[in-house]
Amino acid sequence: MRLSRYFLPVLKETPAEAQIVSHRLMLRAGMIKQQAAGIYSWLPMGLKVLRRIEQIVHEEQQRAGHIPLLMPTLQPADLWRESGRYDDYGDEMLRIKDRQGREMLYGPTNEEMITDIFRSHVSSYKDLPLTLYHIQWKFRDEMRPRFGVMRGREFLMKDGYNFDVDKPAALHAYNRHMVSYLRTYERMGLTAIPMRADSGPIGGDDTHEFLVLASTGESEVFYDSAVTELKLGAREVDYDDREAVAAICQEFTTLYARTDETHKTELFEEIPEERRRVGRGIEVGQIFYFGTKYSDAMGATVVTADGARVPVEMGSHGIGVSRLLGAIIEASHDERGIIWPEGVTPFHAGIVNLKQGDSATDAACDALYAALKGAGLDPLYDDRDERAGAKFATMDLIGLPWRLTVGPRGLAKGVVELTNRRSGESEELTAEAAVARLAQIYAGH
Ligand code: 5CA
Repeated sequence: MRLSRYFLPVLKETPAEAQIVSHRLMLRAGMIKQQAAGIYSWLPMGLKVLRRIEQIVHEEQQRAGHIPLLMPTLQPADLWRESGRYDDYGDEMLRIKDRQGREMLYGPTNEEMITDIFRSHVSSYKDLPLTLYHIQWKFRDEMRPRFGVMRGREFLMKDGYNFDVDKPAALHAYNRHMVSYLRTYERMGLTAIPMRADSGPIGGDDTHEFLVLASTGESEVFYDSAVTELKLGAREVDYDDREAVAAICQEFTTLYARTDETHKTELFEEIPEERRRVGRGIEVGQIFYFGTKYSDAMGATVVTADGARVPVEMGSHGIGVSRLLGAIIEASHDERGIIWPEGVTPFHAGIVNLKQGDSATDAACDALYAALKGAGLDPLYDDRDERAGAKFATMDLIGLPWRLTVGPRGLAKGVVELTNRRSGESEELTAEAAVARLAQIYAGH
């Protein structure tokens, strides 16, 4: 993309209404625009990052064997009367009447609707295990929408639902989600720690939240510092191997890590003192095992191998897709702007032309731009007629991990400059070598 033809409405001033750095930077970098409290338009660069995050979520869910579908945002109230949650959900639910006077709602989550789909089409253990998920907008009329996309009223969530014949199978689904989530967050450059949590309005006994440590997080967290060292890395996971998946969950949930809802001082004090940490975290996902809560209420049953009819075992599993943009920026920025991890960056590299209008420099930039595209990369070329300082400031603000600077002095030596946004380190190399280097860096993402 050429910046002169793009729509990147960066703001010079820091917006006064934004209290935390991710919200300020998303507004300044022209990624979102607020339309009402907790409701945002996603401007082109914000949308690009959102799509990259969605893509990673899809890949990791499908790697774990989970199947995408798409349910609507609007739901009939009657489904929620069956589970009893229509009355329980309270003011957080946005209730709507259609022209026939039928009661509808904008879905805050989809347990009822997916259970309805299941009971309409599945009745045998032979069709299990089954996990269906979607990435869809949700609405929760939050009392205090704030911090930009972090606590919105309309927000994008991945929500997945497992259906299993018995509890051990359902707990395997729970574990599969935990491991797939660990990999999902790592690919986004995040350390998200699974912490034992409280189930709230979703219900059930077993639940973990995934928290990204950040001083601006809304949850208070208590943990053993050793938990932050754990990494899934590139290890191969066989998602059908119950023991192997359970062993990874064990590895990530044995050290103490809890939110204030489940914190126990006696257990916390068993951690060696030098490793005890109290901090704050951003909840970027939550998984639940709730057994037959919805299948009992809504009559979703399956016939087992020995001919018995039993309510299907279920759980639900959510990732805060739009919230993740805020969480990633909270975890990765400096005083000049955002620093995107390679896995989610809106563009792979920025090209800065130091002498726009100079035919040799323009030609070199055009060739570099074409070569990057030819290598399968997505560059952003700042071809505006601006001072170098202003171009650098824009690149730093929007946070592309790599910048290529092209100017007459370098070209005289046959080189361009490749700069890493995070370290600030630069090196001079030929355009061909720079393209090859970037292609290699992004091959793993
Ligand atoms: N049905 C279950 C799992 S599918 C569920 O709704 N879980 S949840 O309530 O924990 O939401 C899942 C994730 O959505 C949360 O972990 C959080 O990251 C994100 N989320 C929840 N509320 C908001 C909000 N108001 N704004 C942005 N993201 C939110």
